[in-house]
Amino acid sequence: MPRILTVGVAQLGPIPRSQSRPEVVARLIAMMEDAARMGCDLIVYPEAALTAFFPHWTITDPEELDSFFEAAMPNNTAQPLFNAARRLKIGFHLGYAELAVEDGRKRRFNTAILVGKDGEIIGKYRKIHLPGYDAPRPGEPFQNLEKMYFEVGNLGFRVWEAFGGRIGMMICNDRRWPEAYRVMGLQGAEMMLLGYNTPVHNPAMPETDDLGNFHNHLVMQAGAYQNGSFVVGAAKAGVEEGVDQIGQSCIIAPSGEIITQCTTLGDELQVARCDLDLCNSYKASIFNFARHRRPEHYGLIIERTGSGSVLGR
Ligand code: ING
Repeated sequence: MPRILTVGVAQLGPIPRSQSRPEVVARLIAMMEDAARMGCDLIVYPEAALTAFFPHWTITDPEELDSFFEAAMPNNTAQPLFNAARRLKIGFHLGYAELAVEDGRKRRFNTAILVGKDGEIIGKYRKIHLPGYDAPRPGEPFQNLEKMYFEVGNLGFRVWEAFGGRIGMMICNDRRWPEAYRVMGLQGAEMMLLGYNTPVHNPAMPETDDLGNFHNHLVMQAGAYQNGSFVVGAAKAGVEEGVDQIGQSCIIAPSGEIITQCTTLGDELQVARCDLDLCNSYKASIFNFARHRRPEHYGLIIERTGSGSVLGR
């Protein structure tokens, strides 16, 4: 009996700062209802799916900053989404800014949750690879202040038994680092879910601006193939508060092939029937870690090439 998981990738267009959370949640529920009509078991929303991506601008007032965070999940504004999930019997992935009190102090994380068809939270991930800077950079067209607004995630990369398979999560910049996929690949991940807010223009590397879409798919397709896993990437796309963000949300097979992708820069749902058993042959043959992967020898190779400095870095 094939383990078919029907997944909807729910790309979001811009969320204006002026748009209230109830208005945003209404957009999310509309897409969830479409996904349910199309037979989805799971819908994947982007990173920071409840608000505009506020790390793109400088916020100095702590109260204003806190206004972009969720102090509980679910909470009053998100509860209708959880209720819809229960009513429609569809699970979801949601990215949001998390305000937590841990070890007796306020802590802020860029967070994602996996929620089951019963509307209950299965797992949580907090973003580890925070790009950008911890202080505003004067003169730039927009900021990336994730290092200023968020702490590095403290939950690691985990995989949960859910939806008939092994599901993992990462967030945005994590997808550019092979370790994120490999740590979940070593746990047998069969589907990795992620959301992203990726500007077309990278002030730190403008020479790559025309490669944004290419690099976006490159890293997810490679991560999928090299770990024998599906990857689902959901964008917050379009011009949001003056920042032009890429779209091309997609669902990628363990072969590395793109099964489906979005072609607009707005709210767009694309659906794929994912046979999780397609992961098996990749994990059992070409990427059988136990048989072929030799981390104990990697250092030896680096030393032989005289690039000892790499070891020390
Ligand atoms: N955003 C971006 C990302 O990794 C970035 C940061 C922008 C990297 C442009 C490279 C080019 O997709 C987040 N939120 O991590």
